[in-house]
Amino acid sequence: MTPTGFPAGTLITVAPTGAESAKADVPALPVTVEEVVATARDCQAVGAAVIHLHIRDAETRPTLDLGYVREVVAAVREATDLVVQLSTGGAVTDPFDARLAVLDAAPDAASLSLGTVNFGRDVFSNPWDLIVELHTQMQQRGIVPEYEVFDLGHLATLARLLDRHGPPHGGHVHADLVMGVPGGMPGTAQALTACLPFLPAGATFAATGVGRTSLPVMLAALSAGGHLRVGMEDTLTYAPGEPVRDNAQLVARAAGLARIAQRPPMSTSDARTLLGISP
Ligand code: KMH
Ligand code: ZN
Repeated sequence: MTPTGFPAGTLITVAPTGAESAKADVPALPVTVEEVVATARDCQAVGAAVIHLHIRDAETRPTLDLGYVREVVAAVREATDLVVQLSTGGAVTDPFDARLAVLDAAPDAASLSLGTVNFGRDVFSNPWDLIVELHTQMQQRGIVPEYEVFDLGHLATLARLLDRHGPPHGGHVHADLVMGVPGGMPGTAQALTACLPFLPAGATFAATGVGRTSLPVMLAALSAGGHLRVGMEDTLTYAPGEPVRDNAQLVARAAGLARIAQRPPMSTSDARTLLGISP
């Protein structure tokens, strides 16, 4: 902690791929095992400590097939020290049982979305029973959840979840405010500030601004003592008219801003300590 009460370092998560963009439209998107491993290495080198993974199949389509998932988890672990966080959100079309089965790949951590939200023209469905099942299975399997918050009401759901079903594995609550999704809360400093009083006591938070909200959300998160998530899952334009070159470019910018805020990027071992993940 700093004298301001803020965490001394900034946890930077990279979300390199996502499930929404097509490789054909975004050639720089890492989709093969080799591309994901190279991205993971490059991003750790410039300040990432956690990688949030969505997996693609041999045709570059999003997949929750455990063969592909396990292969990427093993390859990233072999090549880096990053905390491996698998998405249980998948794509909007993925069935709940396949999203739950991702936990069989035994990641260090996994995302856990806290409510249903319009997702552009689609619906990202996260009913209460699925939320409870993910939370409970992660407790039983020793996987640390990152609670994904797309709207203010999702923080009320988090309070209810913890109250009824107990703390997550590792005991620490970490939430990611996913802002600027068309259908969710806007990616503004005001919306971020509005969320803060509703975080559980002792929780930490990161924030992610989708698309053009990336920079304002990053700056607001840093100034509020939060952590950062960046990557091509969320942002494909570095500046107006300038496509993102690669994920490391986004992580390097986040790390630079974190240093300016005098909360430099956390090491992977500090990230594990913060999140309650055993080394
Ligand atoms: N792809 C989105 C529908 C997560 O990874 O947990 C959901 C998502 C959230 O990306
Ligand atoms: Zn995701």
